[in-house]
Amino acid sequence: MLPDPPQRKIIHIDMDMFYAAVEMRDRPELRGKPLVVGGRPDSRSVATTANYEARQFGIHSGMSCAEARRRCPHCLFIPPDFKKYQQVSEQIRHIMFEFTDLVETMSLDEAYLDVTRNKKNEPSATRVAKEIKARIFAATGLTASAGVAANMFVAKIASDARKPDGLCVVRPERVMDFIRPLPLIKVPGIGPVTDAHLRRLGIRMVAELENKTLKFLEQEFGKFGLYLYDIARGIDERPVTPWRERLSYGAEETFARDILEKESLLEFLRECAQRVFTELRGEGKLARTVTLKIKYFDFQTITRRQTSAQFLTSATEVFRTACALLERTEAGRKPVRLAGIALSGFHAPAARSETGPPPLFKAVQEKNI
Ligand code: TTP
Ligand code: MG
Repeated sequence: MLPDPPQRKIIHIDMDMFYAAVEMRDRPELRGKPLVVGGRPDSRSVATTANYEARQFGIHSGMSCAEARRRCPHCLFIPPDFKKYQQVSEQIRHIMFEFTDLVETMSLDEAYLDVTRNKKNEPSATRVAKEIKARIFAATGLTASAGVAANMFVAKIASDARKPDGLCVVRPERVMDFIRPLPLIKVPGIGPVTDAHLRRLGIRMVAELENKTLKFLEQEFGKFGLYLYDIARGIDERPVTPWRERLSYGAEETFARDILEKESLLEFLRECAQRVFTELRGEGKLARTVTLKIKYFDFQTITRRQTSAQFLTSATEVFRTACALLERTEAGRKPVRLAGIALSGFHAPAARSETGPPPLFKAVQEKNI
């Protein structure tokens, strides 16, 4: 039997109505009024964010500004200032690195931190989260919400549970009570398409997922089935992975103009895959994990990664994986400013690998139940 790994302490930080909060901070006359950061309501633009006053009218990110105005005719529309949001984001990241180097940034306003061991030698993750929130507020005048848990997906859901200015701690023994009643759309990684598929199977809440077998979920969802099987049990062994680490064999490029056509992106990714694979092989290394990084026109940065059971043996394989990962982004619908590929996972799979037990191990566990 393998010894249990030590209990991890993960914090997820997410800024409250980020772009709108920055604008309200800098322009006090906007405070207390419904506000959307986005283009003019008579253009085809969409709301990047809505403050809480605007959300009361049913306005949310992604909605067209024209629709937002229909729902709230006196709503204010402010053009986004991405440079400013990026500067604030940098300030926040700096604060996080005072506590740990294990910071995985998901977008301008969102990051995971592994504070199991931290630079302050603070054993309480709750106290670390409180301190980070206080430091962010002191430095930027903005509020953040924090979730504290033993893994990434529970921490992420927790950070959303007490917004705004929230702090939600989910202790390991409380995880199942916390997640069972949740609608599946609240689970990170489950988007509208997967949610619709689950609903067709009569599965709406985490609780209803729990009694499905791994075999059934893999039949329906392929590799993603294992993730679903795990989250239904409160399990998520993904490590918090700083992008910097992954970049050791990576290439990325900011384009001269934002790219909307998927074809052009694929062309770039083919080249990029060739470049990183050649570099990796040049140093006599092998990798199993492909990470795709995308920065959209609005500076929102996301990463998607996939780890294969076997080492990747060709640039074509890297490219194919990157293509599959691109399908899990909004490329083609949102203009892309930067794209990149990184290779990592330089070790052969172990019984408990960095991405959790490989499917084979899980299948054996399943049979034994
Ligand atoms: P979110 O954290 O999803 O939203 P939020 O910070 O505005 O509000 P909440 O308090 O619920 O966290 O996104 C962060 C920022 O990213 C948001 O302020 C604007 C930008 N954004 C977009 O540009 N387009 C989008 O579709 C979304 C969801 C966010
Ligand atoms: Mg936010």
